[in-house]
Amino acid sequence: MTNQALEAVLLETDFADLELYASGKVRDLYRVDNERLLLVATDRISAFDYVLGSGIPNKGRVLTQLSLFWFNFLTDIVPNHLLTADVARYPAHLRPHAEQLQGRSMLVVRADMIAIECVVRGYLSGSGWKEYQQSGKVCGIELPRGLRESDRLPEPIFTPAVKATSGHDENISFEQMAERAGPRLSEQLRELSLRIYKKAAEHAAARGILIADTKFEFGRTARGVVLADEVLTPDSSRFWPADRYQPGRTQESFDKQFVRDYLEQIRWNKRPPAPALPAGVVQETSEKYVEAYRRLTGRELPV
Ligand code: Q0T
Repeated sequence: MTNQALEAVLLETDFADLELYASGKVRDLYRVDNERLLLVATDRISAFDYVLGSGIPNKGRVLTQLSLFWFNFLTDIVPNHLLTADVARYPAHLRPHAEQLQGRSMLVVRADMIAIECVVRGYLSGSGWKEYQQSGKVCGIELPRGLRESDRLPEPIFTPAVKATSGHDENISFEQMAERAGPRLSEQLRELSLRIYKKAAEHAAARGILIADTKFEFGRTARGVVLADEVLTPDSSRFWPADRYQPGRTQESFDKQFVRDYLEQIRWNKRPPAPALPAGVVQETSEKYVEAYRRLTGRELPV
């Protein structure tokens, strides 16, 4: 007997009295009032670009609690959009949902979002590896010759991207970013992104997790530029187990490897509908998320 039936998995939020402001594959954002939003992380999981038919117990809480850890860890470098994650301090009209929200949500300040994905790469993977193979560059940045897939870069690089109409991200050069966001702001975001990545990646590596790359989103508020969205989670980053790191090939994913292996094994054609996962894969994956939280924070996931 397992206790899995006892774990409440949240796949869909339906706060009939709240206005949906934006939603992603995994997270939903609600309007609270003119100044504030409620960011809710569900237990949904995506792989090969689709949300799967099964939820992962604890995943939403791990994404939220990890973001909270990093916001606090990074306060010396950058202010952030967090107001509180304590449901007892949420506005009264949210209290009826307290049980669903506790641990997996954040009350945040509404910001004017800057429509650039601020990506930092410390290792050569994904679209960075693809571009490098074609041109020797990533987002216009010339890299040394002879690098292999997953190699560590001599220095972390800032590789901005924009959401293309396809929904996929399209890498752009720093100059293209500066045309859209302005040179001053672009330089500020590049500087901030690199400092954040370096501090976090050093912390993670000392705890056995390589952050190959990660994406930040920034917004403007009355108090200036703030770090928004989720930060340095397995969904916004590539986390690799350091003890399995071997350049020259695609790396295992810290969190999604069991899922990917299963989907390859059943030979899913990677078109909808996305399959559900067997209980064992769900359980192993849940444990990887909780383990990532434990390793990175040195604490147990709060109940
Ligand atoms: C945002 C104003 O799609 C997104 O999130 C899915 C849940 C990205 N996104 C963020 C915002 C935020 C934040 N975070 C904020 N503080 N203020 N907008 C909108 N979309």
